[in-house]
Amino acid sequence: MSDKSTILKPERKTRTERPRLHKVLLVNDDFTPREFVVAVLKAEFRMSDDEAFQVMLAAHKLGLCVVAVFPRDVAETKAGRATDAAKAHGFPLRFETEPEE
Ligand code: TYC
Repeated sequence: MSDKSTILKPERKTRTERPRLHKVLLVNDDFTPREFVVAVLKAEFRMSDDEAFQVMLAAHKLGLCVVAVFPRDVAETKAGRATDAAKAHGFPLRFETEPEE
């Protein structure tokens, strides 16, 4: 009689991978007023005045700045809401998302 356990393949290692987080990026432009960028960062990303100002300034100087890191759906929702708020005021301000390495 055959012993079934001897013909079974060894179990695969099942490693549960954590879902990748996504960065929200603030993109510089030449038109959106600095104060408006700061106001959006405070409202949508719950930043203090000082934090929001530093992030705005970094994007202004470097072209881009990471605002925060979230699970994908949260990052996309926040970036979308912030970009829509700017659009509603006639500004081209953009927030983008990308997966973290
Ligand atoms: N560059 C803009 C200005 O000089 C301000 C600004 C900063 C706009 C950061 C977008 O992501 C931005 N009015």
